[in-house]
Amino acid sequence: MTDYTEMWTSLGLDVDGHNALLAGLGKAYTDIFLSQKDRPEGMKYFDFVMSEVHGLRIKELVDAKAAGKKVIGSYCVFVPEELVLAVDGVAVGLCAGAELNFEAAETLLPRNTCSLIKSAFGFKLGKLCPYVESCDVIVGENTCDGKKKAYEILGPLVKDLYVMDLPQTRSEMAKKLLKEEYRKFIAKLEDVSGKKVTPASLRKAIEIVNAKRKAVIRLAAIRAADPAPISGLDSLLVNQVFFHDDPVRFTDAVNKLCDELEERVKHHKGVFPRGTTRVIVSGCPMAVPNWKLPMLIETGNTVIVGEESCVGERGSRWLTEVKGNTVDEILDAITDRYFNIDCAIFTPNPSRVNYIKEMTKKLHADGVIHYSLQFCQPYIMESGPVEKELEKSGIPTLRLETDYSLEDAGQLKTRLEAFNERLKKK
Ligand code: BJ8
Repeated sequence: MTDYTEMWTSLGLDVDGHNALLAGLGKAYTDIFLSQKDRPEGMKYFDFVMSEVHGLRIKELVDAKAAGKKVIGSYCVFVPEELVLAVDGVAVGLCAGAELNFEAAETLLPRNTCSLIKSAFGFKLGKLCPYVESCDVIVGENTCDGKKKAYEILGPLVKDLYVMDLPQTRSEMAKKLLKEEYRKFIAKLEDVSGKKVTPASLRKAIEIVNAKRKAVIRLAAIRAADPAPISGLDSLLVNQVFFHDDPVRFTDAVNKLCDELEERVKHHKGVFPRGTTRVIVSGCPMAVPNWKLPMLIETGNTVIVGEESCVGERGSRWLTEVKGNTVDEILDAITDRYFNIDCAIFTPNPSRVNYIKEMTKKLHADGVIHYSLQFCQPYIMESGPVEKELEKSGIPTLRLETDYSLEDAGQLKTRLEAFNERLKKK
């Protein structure tokens, strides 16, 4: 195994703390992922990516920087990857999914902050994330109140925090605001990279990002099969790697995986027996290594067949239309695409629940598990009306609130078992 100590040291990481993190991550990965039966061969690529997620991939970022490229990190799917690629930059997702260094995070943030935000601070304060430390610019977005205020606190801790405003309603004015914010973001990217966004660079970037989305859309569609050809855990992993990997290489690996899964479907081969209870998980995004809930669901004889989440279909189901001849016209197409994202920060937000219903139908799911992180107001507030609407449409729904700790694992397991019983009787 390559020794990356020098690279991590030069990035300013706390090498001992980071080694402990990697050891924990490796063990969790072995226990949760490698112990699954009949995994597709194509998952080997993702196992490799995960084994090198703080190694080879970071080396690639360091090399890209040495070659003059800029690394742009973000915490939200509203930050267009197309714009980063159009200045020949590298886009990386920074959301964090581990309960690490929360004590330090709580010296800056209220205790009742969601785990996603606390984790980002825990990683930063503990100098544990080589992605954060590799970034030339970190983009914050004004979405939920927690993130908005957290970025004010994060600003002085990082090299260059760029905050983007976002609309929260669906009006023409709101769309104009989004486009204006994207225009300002282009100016920022041009400034840091010294490169100009052109119609040609935008078109090429759209092509790359659309191809990546098409690959995960293909994967999502294959999961309609019974028996399920791939576990929800492995599919979630693919959707998590979406935010870290080189986009072209990732697209290729997902398409190869899909070729294999389509063969499996032809031969009725699955990772769970035919007729296993099927659920959709909907709600807050799950960042690496937040695998607790899917693990509990799938070790309880239920298979996850779709994620209505930003690490899942909400993040990838829309393509950017390739239209327009000028930067301004192409930016209209990009804005149109992103304005569809039905995050719970929008009000009202009917398309989200409508899409959960659509997913349930097309993926032949028996029920929906609504997942909110504790203290996440947008998704917790929306979960009540979502549950009501789904139940009214005959879709059994279980609402769960949890965090990154394992303390509630037993309690969650009991509730999942009871829900599974309900679905079996349907
Ligand atoms: S588009 S879901 S990635 S904002 S869990 S930090 S909402 S309190 S992550 Fe998100 Fe963009 Fe929306 Fe998607 Fe706040 Fe909730 Fe915490 Fe959250």
